[in-house]
Amino acid sequence: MKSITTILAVILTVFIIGCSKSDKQNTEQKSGDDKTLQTSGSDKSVEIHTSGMTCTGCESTVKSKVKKVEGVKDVMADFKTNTVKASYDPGKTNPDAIKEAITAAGYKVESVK
Ligand SMILES: [Cu+2]
Repeated sequence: MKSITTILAVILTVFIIGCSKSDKQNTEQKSGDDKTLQTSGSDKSVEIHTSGMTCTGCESTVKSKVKKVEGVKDVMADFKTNTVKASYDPGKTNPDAIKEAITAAGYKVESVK
């Protein structure tokens, strides 16, 4: 029983350190201008409520995955509200593809607005 507790403690510590590490890197990279979603012309935007994001490291994971979806123009992620906003070209992609990218990144999609 004791060894299980120790293993759990180690896993938890690694997880927390891993998270705060990416947290720091992300703070340094943050430009502060990602408050508004960039759109142009006929771009559409979608607001997706997720669960599982716990720090800014998670935000950047989601952002980089969603940005790789063809047709996605801009992505915003907020771990505090567990919200992901994305603008996209409706001729190239759709909210389902964006949802899939979030799921593939390891986070859960709760609802889409
Ligand atoms: Cu995290």
